[in-house]
Amino acid sequence: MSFPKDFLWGGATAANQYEGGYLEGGKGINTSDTLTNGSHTVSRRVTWKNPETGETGSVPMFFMGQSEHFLPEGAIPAIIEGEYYPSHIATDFYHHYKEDIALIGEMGFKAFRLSMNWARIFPNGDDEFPNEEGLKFYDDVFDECKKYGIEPLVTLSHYETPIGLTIKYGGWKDRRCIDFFERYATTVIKRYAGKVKYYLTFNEINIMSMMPYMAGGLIDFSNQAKAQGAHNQFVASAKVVKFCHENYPDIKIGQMLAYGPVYTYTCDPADQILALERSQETLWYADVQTGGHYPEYKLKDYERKGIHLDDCPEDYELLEKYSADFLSFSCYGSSTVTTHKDIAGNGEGNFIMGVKNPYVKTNAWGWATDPACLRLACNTLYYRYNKPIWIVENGIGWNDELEADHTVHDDYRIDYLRQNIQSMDDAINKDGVNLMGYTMWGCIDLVSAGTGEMRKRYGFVYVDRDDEGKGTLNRYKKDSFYWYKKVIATQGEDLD
Ligand code: BGP
Repeated sequence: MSFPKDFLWGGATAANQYEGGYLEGGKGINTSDTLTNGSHTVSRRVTWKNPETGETGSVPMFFMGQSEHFLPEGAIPAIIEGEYYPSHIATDFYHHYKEDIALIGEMGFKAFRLSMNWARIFPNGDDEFPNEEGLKFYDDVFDECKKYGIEPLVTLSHYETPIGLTIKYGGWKDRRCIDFFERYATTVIKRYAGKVKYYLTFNEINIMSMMPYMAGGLIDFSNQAKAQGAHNQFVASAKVVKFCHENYPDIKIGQMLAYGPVYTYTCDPADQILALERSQETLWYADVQTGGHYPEYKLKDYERKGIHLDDCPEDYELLEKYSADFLSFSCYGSSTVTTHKDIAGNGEGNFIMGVKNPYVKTNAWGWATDPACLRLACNTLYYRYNKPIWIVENGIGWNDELEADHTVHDDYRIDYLRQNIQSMDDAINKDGVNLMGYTMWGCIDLVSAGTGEMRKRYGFVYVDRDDEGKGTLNRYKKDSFYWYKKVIATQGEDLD
């Protein structure tokens, strides 16, 4: 085992699941603030109101409706009294950042991925001037990181868009969002120059296809709107890269992709074709943002669907010239697909997981915990673009038990991480992949994005908070805390 000396070991979080501080310090409302909690079997909901009639209601977040309209006619996403919204307090990084950064500092983190809450900086999204109190909060956070020699990795938009942009412009399907995002991104890049070296523009940009409200603040779920939303985000991203290349050449801007290898359930050629098509549904996003151009297979798909982008020739020049500096991705496991539904039965887990693979284990939420996926993912993504890659999310959700003496014995997590780190080691040392770092997801317990639960925990640190929003918010070290500390201290050599 030997990881490069400058390998960025660490952990990852996102404001909408971790930060809390809802409406504090001049923060505006984000789309993610309108999400209720849910569970493994009951979908989270987005709440809405109709400003004309005063009517209120909600729709499942995993909207797979027949109609292209996510909300009823005339409705806008809104906060409704009496509903529970886990993001509003989450695990309260807003008031615990010093304690949390001290904990990750104690583990020896080299990098800490966090997202900035866009509406904390531009409360309505289209404001002319930023909110100074919001900027100040992140100044304090980054100063704290510096004390422990931790490099922040900042996601500019992690599943959140200021709600004003959704209500006024329909979210990212409107090209004006490119300018609003550019203003936001350049404001923070200038402000934190010298403090922040690594940014990701959009978390899991490819989730636009499946959950466009989360990924792009869209309430129009038509294929046309999703395609335009993605295009506008690509252009916005390229503009941020251009800004940095011209003004701050040391700052690196990465793409962030949700990626998992796709396996075939049988050796039927029809299954291989299905796996190819499933992979293309993800990879085209990286072909554009990291590779620099739309692949022909995607243009053909748009042609077949009658999609016409609102674009201009300069867009394509920008995409080509200012593609992402590196490619980061989340990878939790693999998915398995087949055309033979009768033999494979139905998949567990969520909608992107496909059918159950008898060769890999799953956790209580049905997620396949397949360590080989990291080596496969690293090879596919590195050799497709030849740019540095970074695993910015990986981990295992578990309903951890806090013992009476405040310990948590999460040997299942240690076991999962051990195998995944071995897989990364193979990618680096056997395959020659240029892997910049590894930030395990949810290093301090936080709210699950998919289910809104607290019980689906990922962290090295347990946070006392439950699914009803009760608990002291006290932090307790799990067994994996001490294990990961040792892993970092030995550069991945001691995984026992
Ligand atoms: C990714 C998201 C994260 C995170 C993670 C785990 O898709 O980028 O925000 O939440 O998945 O998913 P979950 O929270 O649903 O277990």
